[in-house]
Amino acid sequence: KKVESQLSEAADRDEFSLVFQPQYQIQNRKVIGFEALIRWNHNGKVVSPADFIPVLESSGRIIETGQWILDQAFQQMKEWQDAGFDTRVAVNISPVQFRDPDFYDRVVDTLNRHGVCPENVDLEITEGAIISDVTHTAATLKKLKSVGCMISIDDFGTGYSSLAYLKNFPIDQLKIDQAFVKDIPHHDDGTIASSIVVLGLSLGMEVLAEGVETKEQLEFLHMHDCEFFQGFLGSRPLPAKECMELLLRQQ
Ligand code: G
Ligand code: G
Ligand code: MN
Ligand code: NA
Repeated sequence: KKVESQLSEAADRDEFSLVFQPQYQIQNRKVIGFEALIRWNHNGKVVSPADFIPVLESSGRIIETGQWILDQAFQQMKEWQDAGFDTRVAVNISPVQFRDPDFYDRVVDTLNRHGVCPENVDLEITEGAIISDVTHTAATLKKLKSVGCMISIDDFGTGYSSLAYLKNFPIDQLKIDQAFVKDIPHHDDGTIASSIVVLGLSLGMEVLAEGVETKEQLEFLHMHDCEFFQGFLGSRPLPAKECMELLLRQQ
């Protein structure tokens, strides 16, 4: 069977799940939030979202799967919120999902239904979502900001957009792509990562480095004023239950 028809049954068969990767404040190694990442458990194997998200995007099915992701992530967030944890949850938004004319209404509806604190909702969009329709993007981001959501640019520095949008759109955080973190402190990677930190900070944004795997990378980022990180050095993506244990341990 084709992947596309297998995917169409995945939701009904409960084959999708979310894992959560901790995000840390570099200075004190405190967990400040989690990025929700989808997994597809298919025929006993875990299929990477890198392989099936594009399929969902081209069939348009990403709209409903994206809605499922928002629901699951907010439901989890509500649980942590009710347990007394003021924890941020980042959700990846596909460019196709972002361009859906109903996207803003869907987000607000999902926020309301779950009763989560919008200030702790971090919507990760990519530069690819931004370039397609600047007017629509600006209006959507402004509305999302006005209800309190936080906006992050995922994979920053890997897209084809101009930097002009950084000045005109209400962006709260830049996520340095792991490609620029990988070879720190060698080659030019350190230079690019530290330049992104300077750029973000001077525009009043938060900066988070992704894909941090070594102590040397973390020390370099800390020395260059990067405030947050995510990566295997901190933790792999975890099932929700283990996130709760992590939160309880650091209380
Ligand atoms: O989690 P992993 O490293 O396997 O993710 C691979 C790619 O899939 C990354 O680009 C990531 O942003 C994307 N991805 C993971 N989870 C989601 C999700 O819930 N929604 C969307 N749109 N993309 C996701
Ligand atoms: O595109 P996005 O940034 O959403 O992708 C996140 C992906 O990166 C997730 O699939 C996650 O599993 C992966 N990831 C997270 N931390 C690390 C890391 O330290 N090293 C590597 N190689 N991948 C990571
Ligand atoms: Mn992401
Ligand atoms: Na990224």
